[in-house]
Order: sequence, then C-alpha cells, then structure tokens
Amino acid sequence: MTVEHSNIDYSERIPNNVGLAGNRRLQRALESWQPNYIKWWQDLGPDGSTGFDVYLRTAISVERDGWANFGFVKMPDYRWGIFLAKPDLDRKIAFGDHLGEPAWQEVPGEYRAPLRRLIVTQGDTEPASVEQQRHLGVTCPSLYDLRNLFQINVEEGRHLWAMVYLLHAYFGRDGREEAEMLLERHSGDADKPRILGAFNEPTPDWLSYYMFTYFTDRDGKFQLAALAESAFDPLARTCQFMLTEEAHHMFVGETGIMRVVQRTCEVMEEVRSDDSKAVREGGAIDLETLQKYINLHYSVSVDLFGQEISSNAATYFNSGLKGRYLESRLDDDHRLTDSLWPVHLVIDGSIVLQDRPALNAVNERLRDDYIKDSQRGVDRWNAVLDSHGVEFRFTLPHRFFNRNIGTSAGISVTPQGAVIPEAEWNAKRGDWLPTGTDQAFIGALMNRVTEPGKIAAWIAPPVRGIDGKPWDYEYVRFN
Ligand code: BYC
Repeated sequence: MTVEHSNIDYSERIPNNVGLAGNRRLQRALESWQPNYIKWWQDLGPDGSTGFDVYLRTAISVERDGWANFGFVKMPDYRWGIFLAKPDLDRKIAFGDHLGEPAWQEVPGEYRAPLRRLIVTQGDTEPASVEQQRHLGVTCPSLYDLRNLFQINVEEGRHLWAMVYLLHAYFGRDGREEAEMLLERHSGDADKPRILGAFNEPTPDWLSYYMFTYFTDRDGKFQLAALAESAFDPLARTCQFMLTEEAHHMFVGETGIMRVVQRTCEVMEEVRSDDSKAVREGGAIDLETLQKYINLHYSVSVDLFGQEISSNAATYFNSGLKGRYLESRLDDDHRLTDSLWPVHLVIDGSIVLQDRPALNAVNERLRDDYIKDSQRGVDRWNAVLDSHGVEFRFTLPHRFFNRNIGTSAGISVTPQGAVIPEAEWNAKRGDWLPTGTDQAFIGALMNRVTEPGKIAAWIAPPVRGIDGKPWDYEYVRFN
C-alpha cells in the first residue's frame, strides 16, 4: 500500500491524509466500520450530549499550526479521521536487532502477532476512557470543564480510529476482527472487560477525572512515545500525531487538580482552619482526601507499565516494535547487549534495588521516566500550597504501593515504601486510599453548573479560557 501525505481532506466521508480514496478496498472496509463506531458513540459516548453545540478544535493538518481550527460542532458530527505525521522517507530503525535498517512500511510476517497485540492493547484504552467518562457531563463544574471533557472524548475517539486504521490497512481479516472487538469489549464489563486494569476502574466524579487525565493519560504519553519509535513506520507516525493531542489531556488534569488545590487553600483561609472537617464544611476538598486520590490514581497508572522484568518487553525491543522514551536521544548502543538497569524488586519480602539486564527492564525504565514526569505536576500543586503559606505537601507514594501487577503485586507496601503485614495494611487502607465515605463526600459535591461565568464551589476558575476566549465564554450550547 502506498501512503501519501497531504493536508487532511474533509470532503471525504472519512477525513484523512493517507490517500484513502486511492485504496477502494480499505476505504470500503473502514466505511463499513464507521456506522458501528457511531452507534458505539451514541450508546456509550458522552451521556445525553447528542444535540449540544460544543466549541471544539479539529485538526486541519498535521503541521504544528494544524490545530488552529476551532468552531461549534455537534459531537456525533465531529470529523473523526485518519491522520499520520509526515513521513520521513529516509527513516532508519533506531534500536534493536534491526538497528540502522530502513523503517518498515509493511508488517514483517514474523512480527505480525506481537505488533497486532500492541496495537490492539493501545486501541483498547481509547474507547475505554470515553466509556469511563460518559456520565461526567451530567455533573460538570463549569461550561469550560464540560467543553474540555468533550474535547478529550472526541480525541480519544480519534485515537481509536488511528489504531483501527492500522488494523484494517495492515492486518487483513484478523485486523478487521480485532477492530470489531474494540467496540465489543467495554470498561468494567464482567464478561468482556477492557484489556488493562486501569481502564476497567470507574471515573465517577470530576476529581477522579482530573486524576485520571493527569496520571493515566500520562501513561498514554509514555506508551505512545515508545511506540512512536517503532520500526513499523505507520504506527510510529500515527503515535507522533496522537502525542500532540495527549498533551492537552494532561494539561486538563494538571490544571484541574491545581484549581482544586487553589480553592481548598482559599477555603482554608475563609474558615481559618486546616482541619479536614472544617474544610469540607466550607465546601472544598480537604488536602488529605486529595492525597488519597493521588495515591489511588498513581498506583493504578504505575501498574500500566507491566512487569519490572519482562521478556515480552525485551522481545518488543529486540524486534524493533517498541522502543524506549526518546530512544534516538539516548547515548548508548540502542541494542542493550551488555547493559544493566537498576530495578526495584521484592525479594524475600524486602524491597531491593538490583542491577538487571537492561533489555529485560525496558518496562521498568519507561516507568522510571513516567515517575519523574509525574513529579512535576505534584511540585506545581505544592507551589500553590506554598504560595498560601500552607505547610502540607503532596507526595507520590512509593512505586510499590497498592500494586496489582509486577513483583510487588499482593505485597503490602505503605506509601512510604515499608513492607508491612497484610492485616496492618488493611487496617490503614482508609488512611491511604479513598474510603466509601470520602467517595460519597466527593460525589455529593458534584452538582452541575452550566451557566457561563459560574463555577462549582469546590474548584477555582481557570486562569484563562480556550483559543483566546475568556473562561466564562459559552463553550457549550445546549439548544
Ligand atoms: N493490566 O511482561 P508484561 C493510553 C499483562 S494509556 C492487565 O509486563 P508487557 C490512554 C500483560 O499484557 C497507554 N494486564 O507485559 C490513557 C502480559 O499478559 P500475557 C496504553 C497487564 O506486554 C488515557 C502479562 O501481564 N498503551 O493510551 O511487556 C486515556 C505480563 O506482563 C497489565 C499501551 O499500554 C495491566 N496493567 O507489558 C486514553 C501500549 N500489565 O502476555 C488512553 C501497548 C501487564 O501474560 N501495551 N499486563 O497474556 C504494551 O506495551 C504492553 O501490553 C504493556 C504490558 C506495557 C501494557
């Protein structure tokens, strides 16, 4: 298949910059998937939002300024399509056994199954997140937030399109079957759940949503960056463009939490107390509860990097399917022949840091990059506390706290990193993770605010609005 690059053609039923009109078979296959997608969006996309006019951005090209197009759109009419970053015709494979060979434009037969699996796992998360967030519109704290939710939802929908395109274009009949399955598994479904743990957890309220977009979308950033290094060029180019969208999702999370912290500090000043009960009575979310939500969402997201020592990851790396974060900027042999990487492990009930072959530790290395990156937002939230003279500081829990995947799965580790007896951990669980009471408290704060210029009492307004508009602009019109 030849892949051309041009600006996005919106006169087509499926907007694209991959020359779809020149490949009738593929075009027909995708056009027959499209109604199923729309049906899925109507059934499991944002609840009751069909008639709303939403101020959304739509990509008009994959250039840096390609995002400049904002306008009111009814979401089911959003022009979901297929956009790949510009090809680099001389691109060479940057790591693994095929280092230095030309990047692949087709899937090598021997790597078909693992590559398909990676694409399916990535694709599965996208509709999952839309499903997880589908009821949030009903309790939005402001029109600005509602618009951001919908923007993220349509972009996750487009990310699904991106993976479905790859499956249809390069994997024949099994690709088409996998594309169908992406609409058949559902988040939290007892019989057909989504593939990865975090994508079956509920996102019942806006605090969870900001935490999800900060911590779980950040897994997306690192996984997409690793896949953007892939020797399979169409996957690499798709992920490069997806990464530009991912940045906005993490921005929504980071600034969302920052605004919650800001409001909490204001209420602490109003009620002249830092006592949790007084803060809650003042209508804000107390810092201890925020820390519990950080603990939960961080630990669930840290699980998404897989096993610390992973032969799957080593195979993906050797084969050139999935690289490391910013692979080409790393200063080593890009084959990891003899190199070591320090890995946290649980051995005989104790946490140790041991050098292991770097090849088997590729998942853990990506997790290390993620942890470093996650800390940055925490520092910014702490700066808000500092600016209000509040002594409390948010922290990321230990990487082994509350884990279900990897060497510490089933081991009772405190947020500070001490291994303790299970009974003690269970007794303290409510100090570290949201309790039913905490969740009910947060749930009770969630009341819908949709008047321009108004905002829920538990969160501060944003510093600025979207696309140069004021924050109190009417970003969603209900008609
Ligand atoms: N839950 O050797 P391991 C995003 C399984 S987020 C359940 O470590 P591997 C987004 C694993 O599948 C980015 N199962 O495996 C964010 C394996 O199963 P098998 C999503 C898990 O393959 C917000 C076994 O345990 N993209 O885009 O190296 C909103 C052994 O593990 C989990 C990707 O993940 C888990 N958490 O690592 C919207 C990229 N972890 O072989 C979107 C594609 C591991 O025993 N995926 N397992 O049956 C991958 O690269 C890899 O599949 C993983 C797992 C890194 C996830």
